Amino acid sequence: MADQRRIIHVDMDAFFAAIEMRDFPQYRGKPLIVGGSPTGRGVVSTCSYEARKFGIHSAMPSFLAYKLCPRAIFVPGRYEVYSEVGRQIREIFLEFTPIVEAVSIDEAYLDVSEQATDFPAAVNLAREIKTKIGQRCQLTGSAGISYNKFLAKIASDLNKPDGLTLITPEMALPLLENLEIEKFHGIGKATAEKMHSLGIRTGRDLKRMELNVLMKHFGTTGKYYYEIVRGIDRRRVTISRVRRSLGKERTFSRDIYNLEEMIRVLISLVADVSEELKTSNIKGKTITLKIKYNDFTQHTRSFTRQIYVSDAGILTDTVVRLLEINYIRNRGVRLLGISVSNLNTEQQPDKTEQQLLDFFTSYEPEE
Ligand code: TTP
Ligand code: MG
Repeated sequence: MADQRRIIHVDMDAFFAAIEMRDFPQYRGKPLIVGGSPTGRGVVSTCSYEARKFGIHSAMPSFLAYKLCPRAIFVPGRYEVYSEVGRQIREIFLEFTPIVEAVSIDEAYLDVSEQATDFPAAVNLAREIKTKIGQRCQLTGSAGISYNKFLAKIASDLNKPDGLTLITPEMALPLLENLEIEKFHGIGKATAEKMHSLGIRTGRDLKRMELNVLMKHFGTTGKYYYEIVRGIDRRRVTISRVRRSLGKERTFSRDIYNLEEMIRVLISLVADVSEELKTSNIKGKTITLKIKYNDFTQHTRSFTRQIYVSDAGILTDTVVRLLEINYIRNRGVRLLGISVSNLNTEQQPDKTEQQLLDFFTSYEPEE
C-alpha cells in the first residue's frame, strides 16, 4: 500500500555559526568558522555560508580552513547556548505534533499526518514552524515535506538555507532518478565510491540494479538502497523521550500506622530506585515522597539537593526525613512512593546532545 503519511524534516541553517552571528552582529556577512583554532590540531565544527564559498566545511582541519580563507574569523563554540537553542526549537516542534524525533542538535523529523490531512496543509504547518523559529530564536531553518523520512530529509536539503520544499509522490521518482548518488542520505563517501566503481552515479543508475546484485555488494543495506530509490521508506518517526523522573510506589493490603514499618518500606523502594538509577547511569537532585492516606487524600513532599545523587543511603536519609516531618500521626497510610526528578539527563536529553559533546571534545583538548 502506498505511504499515506505527511512527514516534515527540519534542519537549522549553519546552526552554530548562525547563533554566533545572531549574538555578535560584527560577524554577520563574514566567513565565520566555529571550531578549533587554526594554529591547533582542531577541526571546523561548522561555518557560515560565506565561508562555504571557499570550500570550507564541517570536520575539516582548522589549519586547512585557514589556508583556504586566511581572513576567516575563527571562534570557539559556546556549547551551553547551542544546547539551549536546540531545546527551544524542540519545544516549538512539540507545539505542532507530539511525534517528534530529534536526530541531532539542530534537526528533527515530525509526523504531522494527523494535523495535516494533505500536503498543502503540511506545507503550511512547516511554514508556521519556520516562522516561530524566526520569531523566538531569530534563526532560520530549512524544512522538507514529503510522505516518508528519507524524502523529507532530501527535501529539506534541496533549497538550503531558509528552504521550504515539498516532494509529492508524483515528484519523488523523477527527482530521485536525477539525483546524484552522494545526495542520497545514508550513502556515505565510501559507499558512493563503491557505487561509482559499479557504474552507479545517479538514482537512475541505482534503479537499474537488481535487488540481489545490490544485496551481494552491500548486504542488507542493499535492500534499503533498492527501496529508497523507488521512494519507499517505511521507517517510523520515533518519539525521542526525555525521562523526567524515576520512581516506585507500593500500595498496602492493610493500612499502616507504624512509622518504623513505613521506613522499612521506603528503604526497600529506595533500593529499587537507586539500582535502576545506577544501571541507567542517571542521577537526580529532587527527591519526592508520596503518602496516600486511607481516606485517599494524597500528599507529596520534595527536597532538592545541591548535587545530583543516586546513592541509596542519601536517598533514604532524605525520604525518611520527609516522612518524619510530614506524616500526620495516627492516620492510616495505604500507599507510599518515592521518586527522583530533576535528572542529569535533562541537561543531556538524548543522543543529539551526546553527539554535540563529542564534537566539542574532538577539538577542545588542542590548546
Ligand atoms: P549540520 O546541520 O550538519 O550543519 P549546519 O547546521 O551547521 O549547516 P547546514 O545549513 O548545512 O545544516 O550540523 C548542525 C550543527 O552540528 C553544526 O552547526 C555544528 C555541529 N556539527 C559539528 O560540530 N561537527 C560536524 O562535523 C557536523 C556535521 C556538525
Ligand atoms: Mg543544520
